[in-house]
Amino acid sequence: MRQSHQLSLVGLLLFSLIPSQLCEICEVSEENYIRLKPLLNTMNQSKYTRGTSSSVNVLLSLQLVRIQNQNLKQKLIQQIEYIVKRRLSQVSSGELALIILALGACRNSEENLIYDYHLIDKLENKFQAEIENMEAHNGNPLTNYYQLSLDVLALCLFNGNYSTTKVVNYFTPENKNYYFDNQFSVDTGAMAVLALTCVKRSLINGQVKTDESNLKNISIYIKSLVEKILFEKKENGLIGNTFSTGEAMQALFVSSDYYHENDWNCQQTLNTVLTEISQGAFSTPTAAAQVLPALMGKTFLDVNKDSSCVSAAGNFSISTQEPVTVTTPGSQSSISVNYSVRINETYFANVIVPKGSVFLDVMEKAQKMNDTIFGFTMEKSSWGPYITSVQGLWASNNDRTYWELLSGGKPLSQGVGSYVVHDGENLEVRWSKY
Ligand code: CBY
Repeated sequence: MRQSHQLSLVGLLLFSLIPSQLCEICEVSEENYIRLKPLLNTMNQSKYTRGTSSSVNVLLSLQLVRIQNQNLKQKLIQQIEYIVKRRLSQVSSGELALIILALGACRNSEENLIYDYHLIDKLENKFQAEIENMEAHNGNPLTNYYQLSLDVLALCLFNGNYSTTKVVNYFTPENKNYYFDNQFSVDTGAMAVLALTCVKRSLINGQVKTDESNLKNISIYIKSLVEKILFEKKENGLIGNTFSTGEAMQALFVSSDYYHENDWNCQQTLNTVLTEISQGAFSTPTAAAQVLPALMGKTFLDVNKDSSCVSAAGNFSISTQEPVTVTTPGSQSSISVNYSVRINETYFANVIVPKGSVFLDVMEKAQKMNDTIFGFTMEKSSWGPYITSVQGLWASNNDRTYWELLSGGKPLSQGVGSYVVHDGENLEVRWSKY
């Protein structure tokens, strides 16, 4: 009796000595769930017209946090099914990876779509095409490292084939693809930490075999990326900017063995994000979807945890109240902004738009004024419209060129479809390299 007592004490002691455990998570407490409502409203009220990629982000997010809203989920799954059936060849590698994560996030019937449509094989091919493009174009992938990380993550979680040695070769923290214009991309680094952690875990479990040196390198990479992420922590607790913080939190949750407790005050970050939510910062479905899992203590590594999607948090329902209109009814006042296109020369225009207009409205107005100088094209992305060309000059991933958005000479942290312009502002689209 006495001995067994001693044994359990020893067990307890050993348990408490296990290295700081695998995950260190802080999350919104149940009494604060109400503060997440704006995120759910945004996701619930979006239109999700045929084939929009934001539906994928939203489904993944809802599945991860186990929210019961069958109507919305059914609608999203239909959208995704349409993408899978009709336009899979046009989908990028990372979008396909997200589709797999969203469909496979819990044990439900939609998981079958992954296998019926051979999505894992197709992802292997798209990942291979990314690597081939890097080999042919000076290390530049077809898309970017955020998407390559999603690819590795989905292949790792769903037992697809990938070469650990290639992952080790391509994901060194010094790789230029982690940086845009010399600035470390927190979103990209965070997604890479999630992917590398998955790979590391499957090596440790023995699910995948490899040399000892690969495992060691992966640990070194995770440590270095975590340092870079923490280096981007701001005074108020945000990491990178408002939109990268949720993903940075996920990366830090799964990598708590690699930093000291005092290096990150999770609660402060959480509180600042909650404040930002109340100020309407996450007003697009993708922004809302990307931040939600972390706030509820979930990470992309929780996908495929063999559980069904019956929830603990099911009790917070999504209201269907009408969206709050930003512009006050009847306010037809106009504002005037300066708009310029900069290539080598700068082309100016003064543009009058209704109050509450977004950057895109300004570009459209300028285009109407002079199509040769201000003509542009765009494509849809999950974050809204992305500008692909101005004056017939096209952005290129192979050349790492893009059209950068600025206000008063400073880069914006929102796209043309969401940035609301102000009277007297100096807006610019600039031909840039990243
Ligand atoms: N997602 C992707 O493939 C995008 C990955 C991402 C790292 C992404 C940010 C992060 C995320 N969570 O999705 C990303 N942006 C990339 C890779 C890029 C590059 C795109 C080209 C390529 N190689 O794939 C590039 C050119 C460097 C880039 N982003 C440009 C821009 C500007 C777009 C301007 C335009 N031409 O329309 C812009 C507006 C920055 C600027 N000042 O010019 C920009 N990005 C922004 C603001 C953002 C954030 C959007 C935030 C918001 N609320 O709208 C972003 C979340 C994101 C999308 N970019 Co990029 C980063 C942030 O601020 N935290 C996977 C796919 C499946 O969905």
